[in-house]
Amino acid sequence: MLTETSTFARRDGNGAVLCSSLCLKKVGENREEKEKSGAMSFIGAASCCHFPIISGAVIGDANAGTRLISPRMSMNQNPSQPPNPATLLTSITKLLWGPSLPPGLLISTVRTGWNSAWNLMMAQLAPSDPSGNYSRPASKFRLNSSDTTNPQFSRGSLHLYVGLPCPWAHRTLIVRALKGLEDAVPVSVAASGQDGSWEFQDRTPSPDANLGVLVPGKDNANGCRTLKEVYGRRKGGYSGRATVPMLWHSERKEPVCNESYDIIEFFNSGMNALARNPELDLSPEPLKGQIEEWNRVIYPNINNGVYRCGFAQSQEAYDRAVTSLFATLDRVEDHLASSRYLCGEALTLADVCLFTTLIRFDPVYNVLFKCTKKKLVEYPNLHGYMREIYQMPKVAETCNLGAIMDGYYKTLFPLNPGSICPVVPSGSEIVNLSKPHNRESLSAVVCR
Ligand SMILES: N[C@@H](CCC(=O)N[C@@H](CS)C(=O)NCC(=O)O)C(=O)O
Repeated sequence: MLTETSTFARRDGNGAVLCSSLCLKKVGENREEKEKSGAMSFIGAASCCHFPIISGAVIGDANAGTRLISPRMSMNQNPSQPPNPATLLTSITKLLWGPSLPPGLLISTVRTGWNSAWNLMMAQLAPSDPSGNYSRPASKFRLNSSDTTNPQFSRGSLHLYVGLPCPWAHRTLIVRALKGLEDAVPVSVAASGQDGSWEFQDRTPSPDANLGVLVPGKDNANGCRTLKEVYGRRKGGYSGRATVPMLWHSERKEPVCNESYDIIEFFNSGMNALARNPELDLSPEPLKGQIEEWNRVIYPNINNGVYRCGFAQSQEAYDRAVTSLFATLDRVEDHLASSRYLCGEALTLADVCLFTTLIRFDPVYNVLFKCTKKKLVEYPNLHGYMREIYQMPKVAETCNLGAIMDGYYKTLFPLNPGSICPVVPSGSEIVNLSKPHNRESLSAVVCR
């Protein structure tokens, strides 16, 4: 019996081509031995332009002796386990081309395949306008102004669904915490699954196990496995995007709203009868105009601006997005040099919306979305402002940096196919969020 492992493609005496990853085994006439070798169990025929390769099959002239070829890197060492797709692909690639595929051909083949797959995924997951600018799909379930001013929801009738990586869902968690609505509006925290959809765990870990920081858990309202299932329980079903945040009506069994800004306005002013801090107003009448103005600047250029950088599908679209992102950050940095918050002395909904993008900036957007001109830590006023909000009671518990990084790097597949989580830039580590912010001094100056 001859067993050979070869690192180069070669031809055997009968003209069969044996490739690098193949193991040639000369088995005698003994039928029993052939069967024991499992030769017939893996049969896959493949061909490339120059030569036919039969992998793991019996080849050659039956009268002249039989050769068995099986991949050296077995796809299925343990028959009870499914083949690992990466190993399978490597084996097929080696069978087809061996190490002799010219690098230029390899690169252009993979580039064409990858670009086509990427364009297909991006067209469906991150729709863009004809110039390649990312355009965020509109939310389907909206609250109107009469919902936000006329509370019509009793305690226990509403349930909030969130995912921790999501900056839009994060807004709702912060306002819920600041207003003291945790008992009035219970929450279920989903995690992003490998296919990019939101899914629940089998149990909800105790908050103490994570120093009070929110972690993914089970669906406490409907007992579903996925958020899609929850949306689907609506009368008439649902086939659209199952996004977070989503406010669910437990009695009517339907989504009330899946637009974050509507939800935070509603939590701020529509649920005071059930809030522990009804006196806190994050959108006071005299500041409404300023809040709206800041939102008009911050939403397209910063909140959605980072996504416009990351999901840009042309160089021009990226250039536009990154230029307006950093011009706006520069402008806000200047403003915060003399103003404690965006609208002066009081924290407002506009600050909450800015905060959830800032806290993700250095760990995620800077690297993954190519927001690389500067790191947030290089903006002293913005960084101090972010630290102050992070240090407000109950805000840190809504910020799970590990879940944020996992969510973006491990499941935003089209942007990070390798799922490698990078190290955060020096100075942006979580411990630095607790450093003194010294923002009180700005109030002192104004008050004097
Ligand atoms: N405009 C919405 C955006 C919500 C949104 O895009 N959520 C993302 C997570 S960051 C999501 O759930 N995506 C899942 C999907 O599109 O299937 C809001 O502000 O609430």
